[in-house]
Amino acid sequence: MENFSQWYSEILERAEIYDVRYPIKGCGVYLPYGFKIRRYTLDILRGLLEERGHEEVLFPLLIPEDLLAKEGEHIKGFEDEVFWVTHGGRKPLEVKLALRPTSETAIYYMMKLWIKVHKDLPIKIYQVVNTFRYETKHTRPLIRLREIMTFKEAHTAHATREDAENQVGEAIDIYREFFHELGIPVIISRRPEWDKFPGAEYTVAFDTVFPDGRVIQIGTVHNLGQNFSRTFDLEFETLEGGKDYVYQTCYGISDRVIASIIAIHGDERGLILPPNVAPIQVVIIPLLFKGKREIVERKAEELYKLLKEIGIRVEIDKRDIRPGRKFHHWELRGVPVRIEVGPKDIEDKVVTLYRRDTGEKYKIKEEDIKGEVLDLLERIGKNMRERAEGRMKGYITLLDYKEDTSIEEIVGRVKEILKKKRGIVLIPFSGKIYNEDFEEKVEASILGVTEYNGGKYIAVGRTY
Ligand code: A5A
Repeated sequence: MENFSQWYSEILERAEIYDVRYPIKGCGVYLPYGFKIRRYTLDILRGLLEERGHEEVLFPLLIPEDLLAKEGEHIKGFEDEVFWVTHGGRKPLEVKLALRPTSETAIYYMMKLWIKVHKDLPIKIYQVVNTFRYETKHTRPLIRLREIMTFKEAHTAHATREDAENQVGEAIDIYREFFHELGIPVIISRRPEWDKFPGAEYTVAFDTVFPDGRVIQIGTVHNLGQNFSRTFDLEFETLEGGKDYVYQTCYGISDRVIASIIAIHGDERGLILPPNVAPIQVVIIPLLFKGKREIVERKAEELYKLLKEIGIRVEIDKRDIRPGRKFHHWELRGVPVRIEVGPKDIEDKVVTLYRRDTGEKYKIKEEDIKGEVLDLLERIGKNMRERAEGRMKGYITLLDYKEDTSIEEIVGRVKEILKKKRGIVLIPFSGKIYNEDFEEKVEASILGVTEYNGGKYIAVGRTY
């Protein structure tokens, strides 16, 4: 892709996903088609969370200043990013109210009221809400927002450190599966101390690489230990009758996931949507020849009903425009499968299928339609995932060095790789380069420590 940034902006507009013209920086509007992609994506995530015992809740948007400021590290990390509500009408408020940048402080205040004894634990809740961050870096649609409109945050509380540690593992599994479902390849790494979530003991992050070679963090899992529970006095009576503070975790994803679906899979002709989040999975295009109109339309309806019956999101494009324009319209919008219905095929009792991911067109027996379409949607999802993984591999470079290689030389080589092909450089772990000084020298970010083919590596890349 020649110019990713331009391609991305154009696709949001032309495929009618998201309108950036709202008159506040970092805020935009989900259009109906984009909103549906968002909804199916969230459906997958809700399913994964609820399978593992998470329950959905909904907290207020406003957080009183004293509550937000309670945990020292947390407020230090966010104070420059908070939007404040200072007035009710014309009257100044006695206590300023923050628009939540994230909801730890709101949720943990309430957990205090809910937790008394070990029987009350664990608590595993999540919400999908909008959060606000006064981002000072360059904002980008769905990537760096000031109103993050799709903030899925999960919050858990446990009786032991071990339970919280296991919860981190479960959260990683959930996100791993979520991104697998979406065909988005990830690198999972433990963020360095200086880049962890404000108030966390440690942070595990999911990163992917966009077609411009830049790295983007698309999810994070935090072990909060007892940092918040001590401040919020989340004490409980243990099984043995003693007292302890709960151990907590939290994990979140955002609109960046939607941005990734678009960016990772799209091509020059537009979107390519994974079938499981495509608002329309199959579009039927009647090829209306003179005198054959009626039988074509009838066949289109018949196929529509058959596919609808087996739960496929299918539509017939009945507009009175040339088929070529319809093909283009649905390709741009990433519909995975197109069915063309014409008089010749009807006579031959066959159906013509076109798959968006490979551009392949082929005919099948009409009677096989149900099984074939179901199977094809599976194959498309799998192919998209494999293709994205292949591209990701191409973006990962292993850099080996000897004991006596100087830091300067490593820096030089990292910079060269990042200049030439960008992406992520993996360097065998060593304390001498695992520091902020090295980051500054290579003019990129240390994403963190990651496992790769059984080895321990430091991942480095230029981030969004
Ligand atoms: N409460 C925890 C879960 C939390 O807030 N973690 S976080 O700060 O790391 O945010 C979770 C995820 O939201 C990040 O991994 C990132 O993918 C996304 N995110 C953060 N800031 C964003 C922004 N300004 N615009 C869009 N997405 C953002």
